[in-house]
Amino acid sequence: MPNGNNYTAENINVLKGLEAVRKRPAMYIGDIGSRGLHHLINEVVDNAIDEALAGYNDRVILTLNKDGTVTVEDRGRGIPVDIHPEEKRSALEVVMTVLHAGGKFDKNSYKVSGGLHGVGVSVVNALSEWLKVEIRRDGNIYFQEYRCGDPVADVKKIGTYKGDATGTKITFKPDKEIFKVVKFNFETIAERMRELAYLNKEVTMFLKDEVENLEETFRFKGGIIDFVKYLDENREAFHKTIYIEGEKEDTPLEIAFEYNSSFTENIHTYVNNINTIEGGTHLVGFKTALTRTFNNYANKNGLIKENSKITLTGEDFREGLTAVISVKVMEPQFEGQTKTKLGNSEVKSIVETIVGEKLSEYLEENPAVAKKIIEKCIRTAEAREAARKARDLVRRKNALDSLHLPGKLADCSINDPEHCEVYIVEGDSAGGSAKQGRDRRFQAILPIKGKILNVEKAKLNKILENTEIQSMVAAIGAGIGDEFDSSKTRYGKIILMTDADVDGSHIRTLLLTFFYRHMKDLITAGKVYIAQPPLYKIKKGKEEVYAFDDDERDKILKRMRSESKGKEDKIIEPKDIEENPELNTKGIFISRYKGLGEMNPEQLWSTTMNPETRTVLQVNVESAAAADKIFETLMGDAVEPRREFIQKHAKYAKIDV
Ligand code: 0RA
Repeated sequence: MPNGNNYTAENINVLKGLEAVRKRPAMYIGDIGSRGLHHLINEVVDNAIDEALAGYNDRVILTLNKDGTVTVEDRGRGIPVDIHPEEKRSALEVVMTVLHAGGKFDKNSYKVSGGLHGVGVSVVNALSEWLKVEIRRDGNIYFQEYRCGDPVADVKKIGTYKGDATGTKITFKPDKEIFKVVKFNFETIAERMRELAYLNKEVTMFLKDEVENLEETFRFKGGIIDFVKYLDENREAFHKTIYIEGEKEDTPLEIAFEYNSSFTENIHTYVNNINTIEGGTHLVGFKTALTRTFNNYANKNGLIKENSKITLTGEDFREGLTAVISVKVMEPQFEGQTKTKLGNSEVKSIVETIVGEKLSEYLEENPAVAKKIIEKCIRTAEAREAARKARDLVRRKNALDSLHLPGKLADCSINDPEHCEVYIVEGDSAGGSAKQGRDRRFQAILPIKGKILNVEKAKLNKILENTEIQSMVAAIGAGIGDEFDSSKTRYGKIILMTDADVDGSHIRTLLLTFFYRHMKDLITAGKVYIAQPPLYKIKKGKEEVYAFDDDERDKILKRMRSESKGKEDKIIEPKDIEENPELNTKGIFISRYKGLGEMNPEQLWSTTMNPETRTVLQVNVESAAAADKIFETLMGDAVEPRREFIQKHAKYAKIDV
């Protein structure tokens, strides 16, 4: 931990005002939907966690208040309130009203807010109808209030406190003029708080929802060891979780890992509490050390039989591995498509050295565990060899090769991946409509039949034998698994189009599981999308409009009713109109689309495929750990947790990963 630094107000760099934030909010928080809204909370919580990283905070209390506001309270040092020499106003006001002011001093610390989310609390302030802050510092309680980012009055001393209870309490009301939705989601917030509590074992996170009367406390004394156990809750580990801790060149490192009986590799990496979904130098360092250390130990102890032709590769040491890596870096450099890849090259050798030393020690001291793990890896290597043969066999048939595109793929005519997209469509009839309705210049259609194989339960050789999977691999053209090379992808967007019913949602989950496990780069690069077909068509006289959810349907109905003064509306099936065309001329008609197949090509184009008018949901992995957990729960072996999950989430029709 860095030393407590003596902060003075002049260390704050002044950049620019907040109008820019209100003018273009998405530039600062990603979007103005639910995701951006939750970014506001993350920003304040991250600041509180920065205080914990600096060694000054052990508690965060987050409350969703009845009036739709949020309060975040911590026991950090409290934002300084002394007068800033250049700005001639309090440091608090500068931190709250100047972009990036909060993160620009005190470089000698590990910062979440200096990194990825790093927009600063001033952005939260700018995007709030009002914000109130209460500071406990130097024995006094200070207060200031803002409207749309502007201070209502100067910082005021409103009282005193006894003891060392310093801290910051921020309450804000997201501006409904800015956000499309202002409703917070308990689960989304709980997920981030749980993750932070695992990563910072000294911090207790309280979450309270006064609206829904929900409450959760996250406190994990075992830290990332508990995290790994939680991730493997539905899997069977066959040894005690291994824990490695060390520090080099001001870079502290913690790793916890265990092997289970699944086939998946599950490594979650964090830098300063940020989930580095795209990996980076810390991950490379870990993998290198893991392979080398285990191989050395196996050779030294004669665990690989002399006459065996097996060589153990890195992959073999990662099948069935669940690991959490948490590293703290003073000046992290983030790279990659979504800026979640650690670039600092020195971190690779730091991690490699620490893991090399500590893991060798561990194996020497725990020979029984070492033997078990290596025997497991040998079995994996043997299976891998069998899978390789299977893959070669399939490849010889050219089934995975994009030179031999699958027969049912209707490809696009231009040949520029960046501008081309492929719709993966459930069912032949919807596939047919999509083929006729598309813009064939840049839209390709790949119909798939029914439920694809559940990849969570199958080994790679079985997966490769599946014809639906073969045709997806060939159409996308970038290989699969460890050989996947996203630069070869033939389309810039992979759009999943399934029916809006239970089966459709199951198929979508199967597809997402497949992409997440075997073409993960497509997902982390944000190339996978979910099409949003309308749920209703509403007709009144000659007017015909579509509604994508119940709220939208009700809004449209309300407007139409007010125009036609309360005529009865009926729910009728599209086929009723076909059979009985005069129905068309009376009242307001709502028809519910049960499947994509009920739309004709023109309707499918105008509602779901036309880039000018459609909505597609980008699949984001906000937290890889949460995504892994969802897929394992929905698709894995254990039945009971799946039932619980589905019951708990039954009212939400869609799954966010
Ligand atoms: C500026 C400087 C210091 C701390 C903070 C801001 C700070 C911000 C937030 C936001 C939520 N909770 C917070 N806690 C602290 C450093 C203070 C020092 O050096 O004494």
